[in-house]
Amino acid sequence: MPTLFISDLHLCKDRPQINELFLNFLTTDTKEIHALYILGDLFEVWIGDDVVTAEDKIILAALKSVTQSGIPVYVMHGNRDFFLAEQFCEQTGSQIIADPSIIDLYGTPTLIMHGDTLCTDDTSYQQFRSMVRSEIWQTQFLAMTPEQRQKIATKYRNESKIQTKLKEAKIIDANQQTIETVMQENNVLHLIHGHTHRPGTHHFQLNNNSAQRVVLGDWYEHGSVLIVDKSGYDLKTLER
Ligand SMILES: [Mn+2]
Repeated sequence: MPTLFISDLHLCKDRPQINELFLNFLTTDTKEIHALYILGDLFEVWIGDDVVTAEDKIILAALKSVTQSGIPVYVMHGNRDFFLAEQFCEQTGSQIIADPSIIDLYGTPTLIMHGDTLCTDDTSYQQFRSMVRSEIWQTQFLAMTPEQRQKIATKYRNESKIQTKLKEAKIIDANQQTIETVMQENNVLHLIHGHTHRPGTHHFQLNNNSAQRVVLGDWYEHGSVLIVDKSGYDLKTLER
């Protein structure tokens, strides 16, 4: 049975057709699979498990149906939904996994990541990331009212949109040296990640071995899923 990998759905009420596509994917494409991995940015924004919209509830219930059918769903934090926590896990039956994690994929140790930590050329983003991932910042954030949290999230989102436009494309992509260092540290030749919204397969040499990095696609215009089984990888586009 295959294992599915998705990321960067950025689910939000502004893209109802993508919510529909994802719900459809959960009911039709996860029937006979080994597991579903969501490698970050399932949601466009998540300001805490205590703030759940009507649209979110439908998504949570659909994930619950998948896990109740016996299919494990593993969720990694992205840079937009790193406040997904215990209540989300309870409501969906899914498990939060660390970024990075190493999984045994049909006998091949494979590193899975969201991907933002690979974008080391983007130093201002990495600084921002250290701040918002710190315990002190997160504790302060979660102590605020939902309205205050929403305001801050919107402010950072707007700033990030401007920054992304200003920065050179190369700066906001994964850095090859960082990729190789992370893979060597984890002793793997296979890496799967999302975040950059540049789906594709990259082959390169790592210590005289063939290494491979697969980048998942986002769900802005259509869906994207990586299907892995014993016979190999298939990075597929899901049409609406
Ligand atoms: Mn991301």
